[in-house]
Amino acid sequence: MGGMGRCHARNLHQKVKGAAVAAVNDADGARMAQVAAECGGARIFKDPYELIADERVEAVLIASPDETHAVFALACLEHNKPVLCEKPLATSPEEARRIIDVEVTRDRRLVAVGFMRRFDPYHVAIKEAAASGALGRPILFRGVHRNAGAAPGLPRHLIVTGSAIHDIDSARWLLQQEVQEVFARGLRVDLALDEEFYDFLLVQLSLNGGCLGSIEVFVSARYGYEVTAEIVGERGTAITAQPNQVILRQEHQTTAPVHGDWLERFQDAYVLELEQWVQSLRGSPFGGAHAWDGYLSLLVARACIASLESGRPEAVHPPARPQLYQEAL
Ligand code: ISE
Repeated sequence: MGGMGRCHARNLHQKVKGAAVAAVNDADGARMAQVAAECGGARIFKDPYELIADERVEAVLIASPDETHAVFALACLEHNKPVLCEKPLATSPEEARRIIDVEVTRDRRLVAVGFMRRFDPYHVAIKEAAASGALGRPILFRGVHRNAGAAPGLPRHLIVTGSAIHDIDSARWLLQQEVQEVFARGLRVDLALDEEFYDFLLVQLSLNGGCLGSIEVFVSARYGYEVTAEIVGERGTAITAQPNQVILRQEHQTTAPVHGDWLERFQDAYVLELEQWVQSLRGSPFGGAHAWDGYLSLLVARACIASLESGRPEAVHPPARPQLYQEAL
């Protein structure tokens, strides 16, 4: 469950009408007990598969380590349970494809993916500005994504699969186009990190509707956490502002605070995402990302990793979209 799972559990318990945290599982027993207590005495399951199978559990939120996402999502599908799975949906596109295949065979979408920026009011506002035609034809998606710091011992390409995957989803979703080629470059800025680790990433994208994209991710930026998305159009641009800022002018200086991490920055988005997901369990539409988006983002992430390795642009070959996901992007 980790910090992300705890945040979701708290939000579900405290902020989302119509939701109750029925059960929790975490590899860390102390944290599991603490979260269960915080959530009004939720049941504790030492075995995640038992939790998934339990008939009192109506839907499952997966916020476990990345390498377990796909197996847990598949287990939920076996029990016909709706899932909200944190990103990445899987650790490879092949694993994600297995989820797609099960959903397509059953002709039912049960898996949502936690690309919470799709619920961030600032991201929604720039998407609406572009969709209204006010910017003219869109030309470029520009994403800037900073984390305060990374720790040694992390997987070599985590900057792609754990961080840039959000910006990949933003580019697809904001422009409503698929990525068809990527060119990625990486650096290690913080020399205390593993030699093979990239903590700085620059990706150029080209998309199938003629747009270009640029994604900059820096996960040891030190000063704080920041995400900016911009759509450049032929007649104007729309850029997300940093929310909840107070600008202070004092002693010949102007200062503004910066968020510490994504839990702070995207708290409203997490709650809005959960609210809509919970309502979707009662039949309303879910406007967030589906398994298809999880799968496509992993195909683009795979191409970014290939490009980092080859030093060349790499093509992405998005497969034909099954009928089940026709309106998803
Ligand atoms: C983290 O795991 C997240 O999902 C955040 O949203 C992202 O901004 C950050 O870079 C990741 O490390």
